[in-house]
Amino acid sequence: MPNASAKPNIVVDSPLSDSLRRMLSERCELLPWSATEQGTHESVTGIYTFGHPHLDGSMMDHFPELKVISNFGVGVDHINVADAISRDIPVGNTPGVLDGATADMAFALLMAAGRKVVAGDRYARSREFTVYDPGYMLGREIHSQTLGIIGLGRIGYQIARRAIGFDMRVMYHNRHRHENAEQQIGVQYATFDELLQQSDYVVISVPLNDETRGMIDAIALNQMKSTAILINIGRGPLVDTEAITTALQQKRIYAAALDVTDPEPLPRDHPLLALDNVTLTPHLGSATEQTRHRMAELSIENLMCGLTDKALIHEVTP
Ligand code: 8YV
Repeated sequence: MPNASAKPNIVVDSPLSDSLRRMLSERCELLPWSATEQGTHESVTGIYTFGHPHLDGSMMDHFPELKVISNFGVGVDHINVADAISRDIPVGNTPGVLDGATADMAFALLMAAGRKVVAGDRYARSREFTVYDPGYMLGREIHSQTLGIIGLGRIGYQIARRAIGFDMRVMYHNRHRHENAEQQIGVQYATFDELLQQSDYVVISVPLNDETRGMIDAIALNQMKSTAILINIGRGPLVDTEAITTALQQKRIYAAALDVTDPEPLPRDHPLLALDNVTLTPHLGSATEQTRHRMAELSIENLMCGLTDKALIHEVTP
């Protein structure tokens, strides 16, 4: 006779943050990923993904009673959603709650790269800084420049709003036109090529899938202005690593700011890490205490809905 009051068993990847482990443990028994990769586990009814573990049908098939997969985060490129759908397992994610934080981070990177914030910090701390010189460390203007946003989804829209506040001209490229956004905040639709050719800053903010993988390759980079700055806030494989490394080495573009890389992290001896015209952050897009808490709450709500046979708050559609 099953114990009705027992907590459901779910599989989690590790390491979870302490607060998330506490929140999940109040509701579920947590089983480590590594302990469940072999054999069949009838007691497991949920999978919770935190740090982008690869999850496909072969893993799902270890759990014949699986009811739900819940992802901490909006991007689900590490999950084979088609495999889940073909097994009638809903996949939950956390759109909406991280838009503001991720757009803030895109703007932080844009400004850091344009105005040499990181190099300036290093110099201001160094022994070499002994006298102020109006001729050093000149960056690129931000206000009055053209920002091209590839992907005007929820996050892209928030980036556009910030850019308008900075008196930038904003172009966007997207699969579908957003006439509402065009009217409400004055963004202009552009083809992919027009956007690359005309932008002073290019921000890439699209999900990673077969259509978008490698979209910023050598051909795309060659279309950009030599004074342009590329910002990647989406996923590393949207940008061809070899192509961006060469473009920065040859100063084909002015700079890049990458919150994500391919692979992530890059090998510690990768040539990109030696360049001073790239600003790098370790996938911090949504990394604020407040946003991560909202992501935890929403992903746990999705999980609990699935475990109790209810519709998820946010279910990924193919
Ligand atoms: C998350 C992200 O923090 O939501 C996403 O798609 O890339 C991040 O902001 C991440 O998914 C959690 O590991």
